[in-house]
Amino acid sequence: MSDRKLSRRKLLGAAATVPAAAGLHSLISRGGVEAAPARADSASSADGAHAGHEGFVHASFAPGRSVDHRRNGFNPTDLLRDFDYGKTRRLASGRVLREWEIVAGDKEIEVAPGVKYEAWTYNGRVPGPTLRAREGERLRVRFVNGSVHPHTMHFHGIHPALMDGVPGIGERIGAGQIEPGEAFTYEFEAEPFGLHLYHCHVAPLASHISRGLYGAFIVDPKRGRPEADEMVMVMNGFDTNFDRSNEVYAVNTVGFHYVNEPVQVRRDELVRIYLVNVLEFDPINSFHVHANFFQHYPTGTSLEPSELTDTVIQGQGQRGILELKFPFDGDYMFHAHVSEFAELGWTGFFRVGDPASMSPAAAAAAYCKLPWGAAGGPA
Ligand SMILES: [Cu+2]
Repeated sequence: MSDRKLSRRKLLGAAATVPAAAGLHSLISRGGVEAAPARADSASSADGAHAGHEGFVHASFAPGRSVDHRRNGFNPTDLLRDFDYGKTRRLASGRVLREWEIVAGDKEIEVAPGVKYEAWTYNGRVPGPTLRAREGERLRVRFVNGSVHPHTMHFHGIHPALMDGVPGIGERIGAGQIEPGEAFTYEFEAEPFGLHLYHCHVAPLASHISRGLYGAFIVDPKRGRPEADEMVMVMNGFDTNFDRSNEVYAVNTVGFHYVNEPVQVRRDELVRIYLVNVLEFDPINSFHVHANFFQHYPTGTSLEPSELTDTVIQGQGQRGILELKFPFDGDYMFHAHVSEFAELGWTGFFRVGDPASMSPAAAAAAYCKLPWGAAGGPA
Protein backbone atom coordinates (compact mmCIF):
# COMPACT_ATOMS: atom_id res chain seq x y z
CA MET A 1 0.00 0.00 0.00
CA SER A 2 1.08 3.54 -0.59
CA ASP A 3 2.06 5.39 2.51
CA ARG A 4 0.60 8.48 0.94
CA LYS A 5 -3.04 9.14 1.39
CA LEU A 6 -3.63 12.42 -0.33
CA SER A 7 -6.64 12.84 -2.50
CA ARG A 8 -6.26 14.84 -5.67
CA ARG A 9 -9.92 15.81 -5.64
CA LYS A 10 -9.39 17.41 -2.25
CA LEU A 11 -6.16 18.99 -3.42
CA LEU A 12 -7.74 20.51 -6.47
CA GLY A 13 -10.78 21.51 -4.48
CA ALA A 14 -8.53 23.43 -2.12
CA ALA A 15 -6.66 24.96 -5.03
CA ALA A 16 -9.88 26.10 -6.62
CA THR A 17 -10.65 28.36 -3.68
CA VAL A 18 -8.02 30.88 -4.80
CA PRO A 19 -8.83 33.28 -7.66
CA ALA A 20 -8.58 31.59 -11.05
CA ALA A 21 -6.29 34.28 -12.39
CA ALA A 22 -3.69 33.51 -9.76
CA GLY A 23 -2.30 30.63 -11.80
CA LEU A 24 -0.64 27.42 -10.78
CA HIS A 25 2.26 29.16 -9.08
CA SER A 26 0.01 30.64 -6.45
CA LEU A 27 -2.32 27.68 -6.34
CA ILE A 28 0.33 25.57 -4.74
CA SER A 29 0.84 28.01 -1.93
CA ARG A 30 1.72 26.96 1.57
CA GLY A 31 -1.87 27.54 2.59
CA GLY A 32 -3.08 25.53 -0.37
CA VAL A 33 -1.03 22.46 -0.71
CA GLU A 34 0.10 21.97 2.84
CA ALA A 35 -3.36 22.41 4.16
CA ALA A 36 -4.83 20.10 1.59
CA PRO A 37 -2.67 17.02 2.10
CA ALA A 38 -3.01 17.49 5.83
CA ARG A 39 -6.73 17.27 5.42
CA ALA A 40 -6.23 14.27 3.22
CA ASP A 41 -4.01 12.64 5.80
CA SER A 42 -0.86 12.98 3.78
CA ALA A 43 2.64 12.70 5.09
CA SER A 44 3.88 16.10 6.19
CA SER A 45 6.16 18.20 4.05
CA ALA A 46 9.71 16.98 4.20
CA ASP A 47 11.53 19.67 2.31
CA GLY A 48 9.28 22.67 2.69
CA ALA A 49 9.87 25.72 0.55
CA HIS A 50 12.64 26.06 -1.97
CA ALA A 51 15.09 28.90 -1.95
CA GLY A 52 13.79 31.84 -3.90
CA HIS A 53 10.17 30.91 -3.34
CA GLU A 54 9.50 31.87 0.21
CA GLY A 55 6.33 30.35 1.44
CA PHE A 56 6.21 27.92 -1.45
CA VAL A 57 6.02 24.18 -1.45
CA HIS A 58 7.56 22.78 -4.57
CA ALA A 59 7.36 19.54 -6.38
CA SER A 60 10.31 17.29 -6.04
CA PHE A 61 11.98 18.35 -9.25
CA ALA A 62 14.94 19.78 -7.45
CA PRO A 63 18.27 18.33 -8.62
CA GLY A 64 18.82 14.88 -7.21
CA ARG A 65 15.15 14.30 -6.63
CA SER A 66 13.87 11.98 -9.25
CA VAL A 67 12.29 8.60 -9.56
CA ASP A 68 14.70 5.70 -9.09
CA HIS A 69 14.38 4.18 -12.55
CA ARG A 70 16.84 1.42 -11.74
CA ARG A 71 14.75 0.27 -8.82
CA ASN A 72 11.64 0.49 -10.97
CA GLY A 73 13.42 -1.64 -13.55
CA PHE A 74 12.46 0.66 -16.43
CA ASN A 75 12.99 4.23 -17.56
CA PRO A 76 10.18 6.01 -19.45
CA THR A 77 12.74 7.47 -21.86
CA ASP A 78 13.74 3.94 -22.89
CA LEU A 79 10.14 2.72 -22.95
CA LEU A 80 9.34 5.21 -25.72
CA ARG A 81 11.33 3.38 -28.38
CA ASP A 82 11.33 -0.11 -26.89
CA PHE A 83 9.51 -2.44 -29.27
CA ASP A 84 9.31 -6.14 -28.40
CA TYR A 85 9.33 -8.16 -31.62
CA GLY A 86 9.49 -11.51 -29.81
CA LYS A 87 11.15 -14.48 -31.47
CA THR A 88 10.28 -15.58 -34.95
CA ARG A 89 10.57 -18.71 -36.99
CA ARG A 90 9.11 -19.85 -40.26
CA LEU A 91 6.39 -22.50 -40.23
CA ALA A 92 6.30 -25.29 -42.84
CA SER A 93 3.64 -23.27 -44.63
CA GLY A 94 6.16 -20.48 -45.09
CA ARG A 95 4.32 -18.28 -42.69
CA VAL A 96 6.04 -16.42 -39.84
CA LEU A 97 5.32 -17.56 -36.29
CA ARG A 98 6.08 -14.89 -33.70
CA GLU A 99 6.34 -15.87 -30.02
CA TRP A 100 6.57 -14.10 -26.68
CA GLU A 101 6.56 -15.08 -23.04
CA ILE A 102 4.83 -12.68 -20.68
CA VAL A 103 4.97 -13.10 -16.91
CA ALA A 104 2.59 -11.29 -14.57
CA GLY A 105 4.03 -10.24 -11.23
CA ASP A 106 3.44 -7.93 -8.28
CA LYS A 107 5.93 -5.12 -7.82
CA GLU A 108 6.25 -1.79 -6.04
CA ILE A 109 7.06 1.03 -8.44
CA GLU A 110 7.69 4.75 -7.99
CA VAL A 111 5.29 6.81 -10.12
CA ALA A 112 6.52 10.25 -9.01
CA PRO A 113 9.44 11.18 -6.78
CA GLY A 114 8.73 9.52 -3.46
CA VAL A 115 5.29 8.24 -4.49
CA LYS A 116 5.28 4.44 -4.35
CA TYR A 117 2.59 2.26 -5.82
CA GLU A 118 1.94 -1.48 -5.47
CA ALA A 119 1.69 -2.29 -9.16
CA TRP A 120 0.73 -5.48 -10.96
CA THR A 121 2.94 -5.85 -13.99
CA TYR A 122 3.52 -7.74 -17.20
CA ASN A 123 7.25 -8.58 -17.40
CA GLY A 124 8.04 -6.28 -14.49
CA ARG A 125 7.17 -3.01 -16.15
CA VAL A 126 4.29 -0.56 -16.54
CA PRO A 127 3.16 -0.36 -19.23
CA GLY A 128 3.96 -3.93 -20.24
CA PRO A 129 6.16 -4.55 -23.29
CA THR A 130 5.06 -3.04 -26.59
CA LEU A 131 4.38 -6.19 -28.61
CA ARG A 132 4.94 -5.64 -32.30
CA ALA A 133 4.09 -7.91 -35.21
CA ARG A 134 3.26 -7.74 -38.89
CA GLU A 135 -0.15 -8.20 -40.42
CA GLY A 136 -0.86 -11.85 -41.29
CA GLU A 137 1.66 -13.46 -38.97
CA ARG A 138 0.75 -16.23 -36.56
CA LEU A 139 1.23 -15.02 -32.99
CA ARG A 140 1.80 -17.15 -29.90
CA VAL A 141 1.88 -15.57 -26.45
CA ARG A 142 2.74 -17.79 -23.52
CA PHE A 143 1.31 -16.14 -20.42
CA VAL A 144 2.61 -17.18 -17.01
CA ASN A 145 0.83 -15.87 -13.94
CA GLY A 146 3.52 -15.21 -11.34
CA SER A 147 1.27 -12.88 -9.38
CA VAL A 148 -0.70 -13.82 -6.25
CA HIS A 149 -3.89 -12.73 -8.03
CA PRO A 150 -5.70 -14.33 -10.98
CA HIS A 151 -5.11 -12.55 -14.31
CA THR A 152 -5.45 -12.94 -18.07
CA MET A 153 -4.18 -11.33 -21.24
CA HIS A 154 -6.97 -9.94 -23.34
CA PHE A 155 -5.84 -8.72 -26.74
CA HIS A 156 -7.68 -6.28 -28.94
CA GLY A 157 -7.76 -7.65 -32.48
CA ILE A 158 -9.69 -10.27 -34.44
CA HIS A 159 -9.46 -13.80 -32.98
CA PRO A 160 -11.52 -16.77 -31.72
CA ALA A 161 -13.39 -16.41 -28.42
CA LEU A 162 -11.19 -19.04 -26.74
CA MET A 163 -8.18 -16.77 -27.29
CA ASP A 164 -9.89 -13.69 -25.91
CA GLY A 165 -8.51 -13.85 -22.36
CA VAL A 166 -11.88 -13.48 -20.66
CA PRO A 167 -12.73 -15.40 -17.44
CA GLY A 168 -15.39 -18.07 -17.99
CA ILE A 169 -14.62 -18.51 -21.68
CA GLY A 170 -12.56 -21.59 -22.53
CA GLU A 171 -11.97 -22.69 -18.94
CA ARG A 172 -12.14 -26.36 -20.01
CA ILE A 173 -9.07 -25.98 -22.23
CA GLY A 174 -7.20 -23.93 -19.64
CA ALA A 175 -8.12 -20.56 -21.12
CA GLY A 176 -10.32 -18.09 -19.26
CA GLN A 177 -9.07 -17.00 -15.89
CA ILE A 178 -5.43 -17.90 -15.24
CA GLU A 179 -4.85 -18.60 -11.56
CA PRO A 180 -1.60 -17.83 -9.73
CA GLY A 181 1.07 -20.30 -10.81
CA GLU A 182 -0.83 -21.28 -13.95
CA ALA A 183 0.06 -20.57 -17.56
CA PHE A 184 -1.75 -20.44 -20.86
CA THR A 185 -0.68 -19.86 -24.45
CA TYR A 186 -2.77 -17.54 -26.56
CA GLU A 187 -2.51 -18.08 -30.29
CA PHE A 188 -4.08 -16.00 -33.04
CA GLU A 189 -3.46 -14.09 -36.24
CA ALA A 190 -2.03 -10.59 -36.36
CA GLU A 191 -5.05 -8.71 -37.67
CA PRO A 192 -6.13 -6.11 -38.47
CA PHE A 193 -3.11 -3.86 -38.88
CA GLY A 194 -3.21 -0.90 -36.55
CA LEU A 195 -2.51 0.17 -33.02
CA HIS A 196 -4.12 -2.08 -30.46
CA LEU A 197 -3.60 -2.94 -26.84
CA TYR A 198 -3.72 -5.81 -24.43
CA HIS A 199 -4.74 -5.86 -20.81
CA CYS A 200 -5.92 -8.12 -18.01
CA HIS A 201 -9.64 -8.87 -18.07
CA VAL A 202 -10.26 -10.20 -14.57
CA ALA A 203 -12.92 -8.49 -12.43
CA PRO A 204 -12.97 -5.98 -10.92
CA LEU A 205 -11.70 -4.83 -14.27
CA ALA A 206 -10.85 -1.23 -13.40
CA SER A 207 -8.70 -2.45 -10.53
CA HIS A 208 -6.81 -5.03 -12.58
CA ILE A 209 -6.16 -2.55 -15.38
CA SER A 210 -5.32 0.47 -13.25
CA ARG A 211 -2.77 -1.56 -11.29
CA GLY A 212 -0.64 -1.67 -14.44
CA LEU A 213 -1.66 -4.75 -16.42
CA TYR A 214 -1.71 -3.31 -19.93
CA GLY A 215 0.50 -2.65 -22.90
CA ALA A 216 0.50 -1.50 -26.51
CA PHE A 217 0.12 -4.03 -29.31
CA ILE A 218 1.19 -2.87 -32.76
CA VAL A 219 0.35 -4.73 -35.95
CA ASP A 220 2.30 -3.23 -38.82
CA PRO A 221 0.67 -3.17 -42.25
CA LYS A 222 2.14 -5.67 -44.73
CA ARG A 223 3.71 -2.91 -46.78
CA GLY A 224 4.85 -1.01 -43.69
CA ARG A 225 4.73 2.70 -43.00
CA PRO A 226 7.18 5.41 -44.11
CA GLU A 227 10.40 5.50 -42.12
CA ALA A 228 10.14 7.61 -38.98
CA ASP A 229 11.40 8.10 -35.45
CA GLU A 230 8.79 5.95 -33.77
CA MET A 231 7.72 6.03 -30.15
CA VAL A 232 5.00 4.65 -27.91
CA MET A 233 3.11 6.80 -25.46
CA VAL A 234 0.73 5.01 -23.13
CA MET A 235 -1.37 7.54 -21.26
CA ASN A 236 -1.97 6.19 -17.77
CA GLY A 237 -2.65 7.22 -14.20
CA PHE A 238 -2.34 5.97 -10.65
CA ASP A 239 -4.91 5.88 -7.91
CA THR A 240 -2.33 5.89 -5.14
CA ASN A 241 -4.82 5.85 -2.27
CA PHE A 242 -7.30 3.46 -3.89
CA ASP A 243 -10.26 5.86 -3.71
CA ARG A 244 -11.08 5.25 -7.40
CA SER A 245 -9.74 8.58 -8.59
CA ASN A 246 -6.21 9.16 -9.82
CA GLU A 247 -3.61 11.18 -7.95
CA VAL A 248 -0.90 10.90 -10.61
CA TYR A 249 -1.26 11.16 -14.39
CA ALA A 250 1.47 10.31 -16.85
CA VAL A 251 2.64 9.08 -20.19
CA ASN A 252 4.50 5.80 -19.67
CA THR A 253 3.94 5.83 -15.91
CA VAL A 254 6.18 8.46 -14.32
CA GLY A 255 4.50 11.85 -13.80
CA PHE A 256 6.39 14.74 -15.42
CA HIS A 257 9.15 12.41 -16.58
CA TYR A 258 9.42 14.06 -19.99
CA VAL A 259 9.71 17.49 -18.40
CA ASN A 260 12.74 16.25 -16.50
CA GLU A 261 14.02 14.39 -19.55
CA PRO A 262 12.49 15.87 -22.70
CA VAL A 263 11.84 13.57 -25.64
CA GLN A 264 14.77 14.28 -27.96
CA VAL A 265 13.82 14.44 -31.65
CA ARG A 266 15.49 15.78 -34.79
CA ARG A 267 14.38 18.82 -36.74
CA ASP A 268 12.49 18.02 -39.97
CA GLU A 269 12.47 14.28 -39.24
CA LEU A 270 9.15 12.46 -39.30
CA VAL A 271 8.07 11.50 -35.77
CA ARG A 272 5.44 8.79 -35.36
CA ILE A 273 3.70 8.46 -32.00
CA TYR A 274 1.71 5.38 -31.09
CA LEU A 275 -0.70 6.90 -28.59
CA VAL A 276 -2.76 4.62 -26.32
CA ASN A 277 -5.15 5.64 -23.56
CA VAL A 278 -5.46 3.11 -20.74
CA LEU A 279 -6.53 5.56 -18.07
CA GLU A 280 -9.12 4.26 -15.61
CA PHE A 281 -11.54 6.24 -13.42
CA ASP A 282 -11.64 9.18 -15.89
CA PRO A 283 -13.74 8.76 -19.04
CA ILE A 284 -11.48 10.72 -21.37
CA ASN A 285 -7.87 11.68 -21.83
CA SER A 286 -6.22 13.82 -24.46
CA PHE A 287 -2.95 14.73 -26.15
CA HIS A 288 -2.04 18.23 -27.23
CA VAL A 289 1.23 19.43 -28.75
CA HIS A 290 2.35 23.05 -28.72
CA ALA A 291 3.38 25.09 -31.73
CA ASN A 292 2.75 22.25 -34.14
CA PHE A 293 0.12 20.06 -35.81
CA PHE A 294 0.04 16.31 -36.47
CA GLN A 295 -1.68 13.93 -38.84
CA HIS A 296 -4.02 11.63 -36.94
CA TYR A 297 -4.68 8.00 -37.90
CA PRO A 298 -7.41 6.75 -35.53
CA THR A 299 -6.61 3.21 -34.32
CA GLY A 300 -3.93 3.15 -37.04
CA THR A 301 -6.18 0.99 -39.20
CA SER A 302 -5.91 3.19 -42.28
CA LEU A 303 -2.85 4.50 -44.11
CA GLU A 304 -4.71 7.74 -44.77
CA PRO A 305 -4.89 10.23 -41.94
CA SER A 306 -8.30 11.47 -40.86
CA GLU A 307 -7.32 14.91 -39.66
CA LEU A 308 -4.55 17.46 -39.34
CA THR A 309 -4.88 18.74 -35.80
CA ASP A 310 -3.02 19.64 -32.62
CA THR A 311 -5.27 17.90 -30.10
CA VAL A 312 -6.79 14.44 -29.98
CA ILE A 313 -9.23 13.11 -27.42
CA GLN A 314 -9.35 9.44 -26.51
CA GLY A 315 -11.84 7.49 -24.42
CA GLN A 316 -10.78 4.52 -22.30
CA GLY A 317 -9.04 1.95 -24.50
CA GLN A 318 -8.94 4.25 -27.51
CA ARG A 319 -5.72 4.85 -29.44
CA GLY A 320 -4.32 6.49 -32.54
CA ILE A 321 -1.16 7.11 -34.52
CA LEU A 322 0.17 10.66 -34.72
CA GLU A 323 2.69 11.87 -37.32
CA LEU A 324 4.49 15.20 -37.26
CA LYS A 325 7.72 17.03 -38.02
CA PHE A 326 9.25 19.84 -36.03
CA PRO A 327 10.45 22.61 -38.36
CA PHE A 328 12.12 24.70 -35.65
CA ASP A 329 14.59 23.97 -32.85
CA GLY A 330 13.38 24.40 -29.31
CA ASP A 331 11.48 22.84 -26.43
CA TYR A 332 7.86 22.09 -27.27
CA MET A 333 5.38 21.21 -24.62
CA PHE A 334 2.95 18.32 -24.96
CA HIS A 335 0.30 17.51 -22.40
CA ALA A 336 -3.24 16.42 -21.74
CA HIS A 337 -5.60 19.22 -22.64
CA VAL A 338 -7.55 18.03 -19.66
CA SER A 339 -5.72 20.67 -17.63
CA GLU A 340 -6.31 18.89 -14.34
CA PHE A 341 -4.34 15.88 -15.63
CA ALA A 342 -1.58 18.11 -17.01
CA GLU A 343 -1.03 19.63 -13.58
CA LEU A 344 -0.89 16.22 -11.94
CA GLY A 345 1.89 14.85 -14.10
CA TRP A 346 0.67 14.46 -17.68
CA THR A 347 3.01 17.07 -19.14
CA GLY A 348 6.23 16.74 -21.11
CA PHE A 349 8.48 18.36 -23.68
CA PHE A 350 9.83 17.48 -27.08
CA ARG A 351 13.35 18.80 -27.46
CA VAL A 352 14.31 19.66 -31.02
CA GLY A 353 17.94 20.47 -31.76
CA ASP A 354 20.81 21.44 -29.52
CA PRO A 355 20.12 20.81 -25.82
CA ALA A 356 22.66 23.48 -24.87
CA SER A 357 20.36 26.19 -26.16
CA MET A 358 17.41 25.05 -24.03
CA SER A 359 16.49 25.66 -20.46
CA PRO A 360 14.85 22.57 -18.99
CA ALA A 361 15.32 23.75 -15.42
CA ALA A 362 13.23 26.80 -16.08
CA ALA A 363 10.54 24.71 -17.69
CA ALA A 364 10.47 22.28 -14.79
CA ALA A 365 10.32 25.12 -12.30
CA ALA A 366 7.43 26.66 -14.16
CA TYR A 367 5.28 23.57 -14.59
CA CYS A 368 6.09 20.93 -12.05
CA LYS A 369 4.62 22.07 -8.80
CA LEU A 370 3.01 18.89 -7.78
CA PRO A 371 0.72 18.56 -4.83
CA TRP A 372 1.93 15.01 -4.29
CA GLY A 373 5.54 16.09 -4.65
CA ALA A 374 5.17 18.63 -1.89
CA ALA A 375 5.86 16.11 0.81
CA GLY A 376 9.16 15.38 -0.87
CA GLY A 377 9.04 11.66 -0.48
CA PRO A 378 11.80 9.69 1.14
CA ALA A 379 15.00 11.72 1.02
CU1 LIG B 1 -5.61 -9.08 -13.55
